[in-house]
Amino acid sequence: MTTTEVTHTGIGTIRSGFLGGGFMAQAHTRAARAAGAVLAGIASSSPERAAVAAAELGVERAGTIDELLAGGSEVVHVCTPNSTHAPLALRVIEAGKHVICEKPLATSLVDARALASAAREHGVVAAVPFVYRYHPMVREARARVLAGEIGTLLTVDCGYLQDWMLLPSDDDWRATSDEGGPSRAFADIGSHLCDLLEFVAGERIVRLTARTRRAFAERGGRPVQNEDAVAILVETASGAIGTLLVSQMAAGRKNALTLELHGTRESVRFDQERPEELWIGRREGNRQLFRDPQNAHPGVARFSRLPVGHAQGYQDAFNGFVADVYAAIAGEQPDGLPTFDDGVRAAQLTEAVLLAAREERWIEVPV
Ligand code: SOE
Repeated sequence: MTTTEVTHTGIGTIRSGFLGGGFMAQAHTRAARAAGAVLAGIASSSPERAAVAAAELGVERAGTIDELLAGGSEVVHVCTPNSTHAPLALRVIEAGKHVICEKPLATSLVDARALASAAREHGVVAAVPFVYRYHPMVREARARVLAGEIGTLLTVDCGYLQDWMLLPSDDDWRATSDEGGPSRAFADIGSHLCDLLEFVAGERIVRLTARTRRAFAERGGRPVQNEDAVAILVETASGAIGTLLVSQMAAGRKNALTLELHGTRESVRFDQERPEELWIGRREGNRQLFRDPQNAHPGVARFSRLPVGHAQGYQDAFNGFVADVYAAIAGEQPDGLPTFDDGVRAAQLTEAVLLAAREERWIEVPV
């Protein structure tokens, strides 16, 4: 039984810094540790919160943003509220450091583009955690689609459903446009779904129309300023048509990202809550494939971090992503690394979705 570890070799032990101490910082710090990094420093919204986060996450030093940027970290992970991503990521880049910035990269397309240009100018590795790309069975699906095994793409049926905002008492900074930005459900999780769809299909959405829904005017006494759910109708470059349902108010659904592509020969279906499986649909004889690095498409083994039978999940995908970013910092060119250009793409789609919903019309999305 073989497993392939993605190890970061080229630049010695990497020193990583973190901005923000919430849920996403947990995933980032675990992944950085798994990749062999020194968790050098962390800054948060206050010195007290930074100290608590440092203790909880096992980071060496708590400090201010200025101290973190002046310190010896080669890479900084930005895990703060959405509206702070762009200004903080820019400061990281201008400090000459590599950067991993949570999505949405920015709350406007203009800002996202400016960040991608700044990263290019400063020659730093700049990545966005579209981590679902790092499930082995997603790579398997992509390899099959790109090899033409499913035939010509006809339709897609996708969804990303959660329920953590179901009740009016469910409140979060993401629900205010000041901190969250003009879009919540789409920018937070719809962006993952579109990234994965385009990554697996190997082609882009070229037209879309959408309806958004905001269920409550207020949450926790604050006005809600962005959408709880969005239904999107898409057309891809090759003419495939499809539907995407994105909601953070789907009772019982926790992190249900599903991607189903129908070709002229076969269908493939990936379900993030059953990430070790891939459904292959055929008119005669459906198959359920299970992760198996020895039999799968070449390239899938690289993401198989545990022996078959030892189930991998969300954190393993996150670990794979961070390991690849660190490999890129070491000079490698990992296949499928989601960069700031992919963050720009998500911002482009977000603006198209909001415009389509506002003006009740089809929007052509530049590719
Ligand atoms: C909350 O909706 C959230 O944590 C997202 O912000 C992440 O991107 C997603 O991976 C899981 O759900």
